[in-house]
Amino acid sequence: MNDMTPPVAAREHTVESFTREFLRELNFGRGVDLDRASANDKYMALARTVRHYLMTGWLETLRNQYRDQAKVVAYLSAEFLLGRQLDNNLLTSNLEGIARESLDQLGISLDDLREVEIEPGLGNGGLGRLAACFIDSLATLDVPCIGYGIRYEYGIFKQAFVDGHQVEKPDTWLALGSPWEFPHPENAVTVGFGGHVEDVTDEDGVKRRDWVPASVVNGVPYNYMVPGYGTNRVNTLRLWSARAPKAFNLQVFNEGGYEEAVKNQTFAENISKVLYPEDSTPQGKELRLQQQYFFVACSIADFLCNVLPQDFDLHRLPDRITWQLNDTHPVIAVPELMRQLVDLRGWTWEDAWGVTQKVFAYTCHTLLPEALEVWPVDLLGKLLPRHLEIIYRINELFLEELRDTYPGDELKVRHMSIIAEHPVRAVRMAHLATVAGFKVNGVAALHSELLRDKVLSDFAQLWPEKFTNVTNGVTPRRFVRIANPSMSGLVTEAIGDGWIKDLSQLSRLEPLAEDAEFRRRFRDIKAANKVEFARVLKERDGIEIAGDAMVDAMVKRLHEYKRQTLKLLHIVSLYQRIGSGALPLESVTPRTFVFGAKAAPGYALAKQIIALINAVGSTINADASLEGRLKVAFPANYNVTLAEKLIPAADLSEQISLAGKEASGTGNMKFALNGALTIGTDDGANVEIRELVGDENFFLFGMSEPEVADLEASGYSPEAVYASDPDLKAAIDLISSGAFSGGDRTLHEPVIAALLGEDRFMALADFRSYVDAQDRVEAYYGDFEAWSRSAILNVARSGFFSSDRSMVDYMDRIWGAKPVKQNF
Ligand code: OAK
Repeated sequence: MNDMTPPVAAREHTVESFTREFLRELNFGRGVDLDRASANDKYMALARTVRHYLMTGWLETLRNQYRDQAKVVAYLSAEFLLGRQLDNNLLTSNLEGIARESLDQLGISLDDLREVEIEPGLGNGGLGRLAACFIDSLATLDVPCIGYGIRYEYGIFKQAFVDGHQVEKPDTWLALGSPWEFPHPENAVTVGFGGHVEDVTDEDGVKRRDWVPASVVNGVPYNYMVPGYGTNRVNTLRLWSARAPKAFNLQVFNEGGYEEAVKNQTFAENISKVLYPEDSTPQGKELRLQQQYFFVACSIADFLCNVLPQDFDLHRLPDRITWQLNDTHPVIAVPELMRQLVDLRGWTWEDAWGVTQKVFAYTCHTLLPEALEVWPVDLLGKLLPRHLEIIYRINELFLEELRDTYPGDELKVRHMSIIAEHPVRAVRMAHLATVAGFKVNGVAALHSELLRDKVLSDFAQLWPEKFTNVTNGVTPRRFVRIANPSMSGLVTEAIGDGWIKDLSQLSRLEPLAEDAEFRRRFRDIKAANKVEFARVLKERDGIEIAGDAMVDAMVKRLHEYKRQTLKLLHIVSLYQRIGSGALPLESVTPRTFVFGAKAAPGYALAKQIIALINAVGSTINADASLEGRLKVAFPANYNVTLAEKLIPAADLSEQISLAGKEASGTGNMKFALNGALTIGTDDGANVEIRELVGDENFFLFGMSEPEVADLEASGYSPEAVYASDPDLKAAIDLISSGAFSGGDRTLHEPVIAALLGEDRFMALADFRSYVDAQDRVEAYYGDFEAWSRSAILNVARSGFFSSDRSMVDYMDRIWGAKPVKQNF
């Protein structure tokens, strides 16, 4: 890179200039004129116009990266759940007003074009969305960062309901083109798979191991801009797409062997074809391991060979990079870096391990034992024979160290080993990450404590200084400023717009909670957001809800531990009590229960729970005797785009996992920041939310984590709870009676059997406490001044949950990276 090259001229921020660029894109980029342009043409031209405005910042950021050689954070993540790009890029390029006015003048509605964008759903849920928030914050904080991941051709499946049952359809997010990406096939990286390992001797007599892969795949980088807010920095997200290195075999094709001819191509391209729709339960599938290795091998090679200067001394690698491992999915990067250094560069094992141990840090995102990835050695050895050797060697040396530290304690050694022996010999990826990483962090205070004291306690005893916490956060740009423009306007009017970059400033709203006029305006905005949400639901899903009922939202992946069933039991219980006359209808607050949840396609019980929610919803929604007071809305295919409409409209946020199971949660933060009150257990980040917003502004219920542990130890009987609580019994009996399945008593039996049988996540044990808390919600909601005060205090006291703050914590506690200001 020549430092003398002048930077590309910045685009002029005027309506005229914008219009010129837009029309040029339409004419020259799309080959259409304005009269003939489709909505997609206009959206594409708009996106490309916005791109131009960000380009100066992007090129300058890259140029500075070469010049400054500052420390870079490489965020390695199998998922980036980005959501729509247009709004965020309009905001960060400071074009919102200009674009609207320009398009208005051309007779085009910006809001209509927004709706054209199909969001890139390259993630399952919390973990993937967190990665997207983090890269947004790093750019905003001026921290050099590269996000590395996979450009899945199909993202998280599109969910539809057929007779209330989930059906999965492919997510064709690329079908109409993808204006935000920059493919660079000329920078493709080659990655090997399979084959065997040989002993070879170099010309200078040095012996080394040489991996001879059976097949190779090319990784083509697709770059995406990651613009910061209020800065010129535009970082890069680099997603890899798999391609066959050779075109198909024309000879075989001409001889009629069509399938055979494209075999290699199919093998290669399958690797980045589709996102595994699993959340918190790993898929032990070969293709999944191929994906993991594919993207980390591409990313490491890219960083070492393309990002670093040619003459860079890799012994100094720890000064230039931290590879942050987003859960265990990228952990195969550890043996890959060792291979790069030892096999390909002839380093000694000790030198290579010394560097490797200083560049990786590991974030764990779960507490469920079944979510901890393990790869059978047969599979790993077949796909990555040299990596398995390296893992064995790492383990051997680690076990030696353990035996020195704990002489005679073979049980401990076996527990801590990177290799599990049962039920099959397998690599424990979390152990590998913990041994190799210089830091291990959980994602909320309670989670980090439980990691330290339970899940990885042996490691924490051995290396206490390795363990730390960084509580998650969410980006205030997308989830407040963009999603909730009216509330943002009110907040800015009150305290200025500094909060968008420094969310702790929201605390200055506190006194306004006592201001009746401010409360009224805050309420009016919530009411208008509800009307808007109702409009979206009608248009998107054909679902009609009252514009003025309480919006009670439970949106998250469908998982037993999150306890959608507990929410359902509450709804059924209300319905049952109203029906039996125990609860007078007039006393019930009109409420819309909103669910959003995808179930992993192979998770049968989760799918049955979805069917039950839909069945209960249909019955309640059709029951005229309720006079529309209770409504269940379960729009299919909940995604980031819908979240941005629902969250600003919500009154009540349901965060009701069994204590000790939800690592953090991030939806909980988004709701609080938009003035919803939480009904929640003492779990994950709920603990910190409650501490900050105050007990009186939070509806706590349920057992604490130690109480859960005690109950588990003393023997939990869901049957006994069922028998002893008449409301619970009546609700369950109503479901069992076939009241929601046209009299069919078998349809929902598996859900009931799971609850009455094992009830692994103790929904029944927390039912009474939950229903009591819901009664408190009802009473409090009736006092609308008190409720508004609490809602405002939730906003004012939730500034801590900005992902900007999370990033500062990562910098201080883990990365040692520093912001680098862009000077232009
Ligand atoms: C997904 C796959 C494997 C392990 C964990 C996950 C995951 O999505 N975990 C979620 O991560 C979020 C971000 O840290 C947390 O807020 C959620 O509590 C956690 O379930």
